[in-house]
This record gives sequence, C-alpha cells and structure tokens, in this order.
Amino acid sequence: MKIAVVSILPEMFSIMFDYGVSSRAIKRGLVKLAVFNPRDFTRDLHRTVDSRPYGGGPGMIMTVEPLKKAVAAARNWVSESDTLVVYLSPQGHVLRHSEMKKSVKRQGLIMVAGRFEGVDERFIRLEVDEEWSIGDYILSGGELAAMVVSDAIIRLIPGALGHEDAAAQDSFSSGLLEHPQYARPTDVEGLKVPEVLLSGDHDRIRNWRLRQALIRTRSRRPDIFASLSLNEEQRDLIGMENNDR
Ligand code: 9D3
Repeated sequence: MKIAVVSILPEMFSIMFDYGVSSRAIKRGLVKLAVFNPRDFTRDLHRTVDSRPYGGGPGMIMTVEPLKKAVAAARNWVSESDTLVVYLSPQGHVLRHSEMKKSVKRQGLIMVAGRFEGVDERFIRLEVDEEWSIGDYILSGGELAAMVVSDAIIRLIPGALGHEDAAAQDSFSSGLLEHPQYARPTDVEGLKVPEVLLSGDHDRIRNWRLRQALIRTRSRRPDIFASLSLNEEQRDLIGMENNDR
C-alpha cells in the first residue's frame, strides 16, 4: 500500500519513519509513505501557500494552486488507479474502525492536511473524494489527524504487527470493548488478580473474559452495546451471576 500526505510541515511525519509499528512496516516494505509539501510547488520568493479569506474574517486560507500541484505530484508518486484523495477536516465524516478496515484494502491513499483556517472550497470540489474527521474536538492542523489515520491503517496490514492475528483480536473487531488484563505480580498493594485467570481452566477464562467485555461495553459504551445483536451464549453470560468474581 502507498500512503501520500500533502502538508506544509513534512518534518512532523519523521515520527512515522522513526518509531514503532509504522517505522517497522515501512522498513519491511509493507507500506510506502511520502510527504508532498505545497511550498515546493510555489514560484514566488516567499513560497506563499495562503491568502486572506474573501468576505473577511480572521486568519488565512490555503490557496488552490500549490495544493493542486502537490496532489498531482502525490498522484504521480502513488500511481495506482485505486487511489482515494481525502481532505482531513473538522467538517469531515467522523471515522470509525470499520472505515480503517476498508481503507487498508486500497492500493493508494492521499491525505491532505490543512493548516491555518482551512483550504479554499474549490480545491475540495476539484481534487477531493472524501472529507474525514478523527473526532469532535479541534486540532491546530491536519498533520496529527493524518498520522492517527495512517497508524490505524498501517497496523491492519498483514505482517505489520509481527504477531500475526493481534489486529483480528482487537476490541472493535469483535464489536466489544476489551476485558481487563493482568500481568505480574499477583498482588499489587492488596489488589489481587482474579482467581479464574490463575486457574488454568481455559473455558472458564474465556467465559470470564467475554462476560467482562460485555459488561464493560454495556456500562461504558451503551451506544455500541445497543447496536450489538448478541448470540444466545452472550445473552446468557451477561444475565448470569458472576461466580468467578
Ligand atoms: C478554530 C478554527 N475553526 C474555526 C474558524 C476552524 C478550524 C480550522 C482548522 C478548526 C480546526 C482546524 C484544524 N483541524 C484539522 O485540520 C483537522 C481536525 C480537527 O481539528 N478535529 C478532528 N479531526 C480533524 S481532521 C483535520
């Protein structure tokens, strides 16, 4: 898969090349990542990429030409017919895990990260297929959003996590939040590991974990819980008294 980002702050993306899952996936050749800077496609002395908004108001707007040329360079680098061009913005469709799973199947993705107060609407009309948001809060630019989306997609590429099926076991893949986890030691300031997890009884452990996942989802994310269609076992587990504490 090839991911191209259009950004006037390309250095921010060095984190993706240098650290963690994304860095390893790039080194293994599982994903190719490149950043295209609209300033490199300007011709004036000051490499201007922004202008005052018509109609007045605070701040600056990114102008069409440098963005269009950067997207053209990105399209040329990606060179895949199956490429989506996305503008990251607070006005976009709020992403969920299901959309990350759809995106990882593509050969190419171009994400445009805005700065200042946003981009000229005609750039969106001319070049952008979809507008995406990462959540209902305000960032100071699209770069961190592009990295969030890239990270969420890259870890779904087969082989990116090393331990092969970890992504398949994720919370959200099952549709449930995750059960609580414990590691050494068995007692932390009097807080004990639930006895069932030390029992070696894998059926009991599985049932306990599934029940915890169901209870957590119901109490913390009633919106997700309401949309689930539980099977008979899951309905039984959540209705049951917990004998495993
Ligand atoms: C406070 C400024 N806003 C009113 C004029 C407009 C505004 C412009 C640019 C608000 C935020 C931004 C920068 N945000 C993004 O580029 C962005 C974003 C976000 O802020 N929240 C959630 N998802 C995203 S994706 C891109």
